[in-house]
Amino acid sequence: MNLVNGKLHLAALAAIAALTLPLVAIACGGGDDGEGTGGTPTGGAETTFDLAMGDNFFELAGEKNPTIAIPAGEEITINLSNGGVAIHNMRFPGDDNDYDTGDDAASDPALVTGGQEATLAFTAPAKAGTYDYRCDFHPTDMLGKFKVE
Ligand SMILES: [Cu+2]
Repeated sequence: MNLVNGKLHLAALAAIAALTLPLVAIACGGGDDGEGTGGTPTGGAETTFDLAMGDNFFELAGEKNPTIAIPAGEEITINLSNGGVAIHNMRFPGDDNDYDTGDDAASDPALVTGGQEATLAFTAPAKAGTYDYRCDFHPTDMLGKFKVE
């Protein structure tokens, strides 16, 4: 009887460990700047970036118009801060990588005035590859790539 109980107890511990370890791994894989993930324990993981906007460029950790690596299928939140004086925004063209189609994601608010903050939230494509992003107001100056991996 005791042996059976012991085995069940071990099995329960193993199950808890199996459930907990991936969560810890995901939590550690997230922020590169100490920014929290916001905590969504149910469902998919979440990745957050703080992206600055200037006149006329995006900037992440000192790199202008950076290529941003994002995990396939994850919820992506980009916190935008317009440090310039011009109006900017950020648009992700969606899984089809074509702008101005139904699956685009745009920043909220859609017009980010100087000194204002905004958020761009979307689900990363399930398919690995290179996808675009841009500012609709400066599409030849403010643009870059997401590398979905
Ligand atoms: Cu712009």
